[in-house]
Amino acid sequence: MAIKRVFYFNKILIDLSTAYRYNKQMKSALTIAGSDPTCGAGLQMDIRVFNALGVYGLSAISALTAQNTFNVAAVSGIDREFLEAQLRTLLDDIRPDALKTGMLFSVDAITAVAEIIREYGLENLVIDPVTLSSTGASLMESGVLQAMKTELFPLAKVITPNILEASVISGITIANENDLETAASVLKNMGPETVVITGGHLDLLPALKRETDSTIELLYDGQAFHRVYGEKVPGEFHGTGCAFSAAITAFLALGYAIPEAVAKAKEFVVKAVRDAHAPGKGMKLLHV
Ligand code: PXL
Repeated sequence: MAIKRVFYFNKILIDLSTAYRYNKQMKSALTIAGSDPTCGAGLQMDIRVFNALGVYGLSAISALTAQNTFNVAAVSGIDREFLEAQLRTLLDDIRPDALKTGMLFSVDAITAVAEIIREYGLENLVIDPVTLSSTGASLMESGVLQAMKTELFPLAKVITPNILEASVISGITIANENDLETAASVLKNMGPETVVITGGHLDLLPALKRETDSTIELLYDGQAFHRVYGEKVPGEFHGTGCAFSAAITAFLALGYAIPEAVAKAKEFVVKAVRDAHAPGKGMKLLHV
């Protein structure tokens, strides 16, 4: 009899906790991005970040890569029809609170994504305009930059180019922090609500090459330039751009305004970089 009571009591507790879990309204975020088998960048990393920040992750694959921590061996875009099928099927069921795009790879993918975002009225779009891998491999077909500017940027809440991407997309040679502001203004005129140029790659540009122990993010909302400084952790890291834009997306899904979402994302990435590990022979992967 006593045993039976304990059994019923446990059953009630289990039922209550299951009901709680299923009723709990979790915010969700969608990533439309390329697959990275190391899970250190791309769609897998985005989902890891969403998860770490308590946001439910949804995904649609726009491209495949064969890569490890030191080399991208092959890339292949997903058919436009199949990308559309993934998105429409998912979105007919679930509405994400925010979304991000990463490696879209083809003009077809960009056009399809822009059309679907407009059609479903999706809000809180973060665009990480992925052009190159951290190992230097091209992650886009020709024509992608132009399509990104005209089709996608006008729909964005935030775009997060790194300095190299900001330079290539804006056409501004960035040699100092004034040029960064000029590039941010040019990018802002392409239609996004806010531009965040990430400065982790400051030392990659020959003109800016200098010893520095800080990183700078330049945020421009059309009104004023804001700088967010962070600690520069020595080493080569894979996936920092993906993690940063995914974290901004998660914080937007959670209801934060843009400046707070950016500042919190920066803090999150610095910690993940500080805790990075090296499971392979190449770059370190972030710990989130
Ligand atoms: O970090 C840019 C990036 C985005 N998406 C995928 C990648 C990479 C870099 O390697 O592989 C799939």
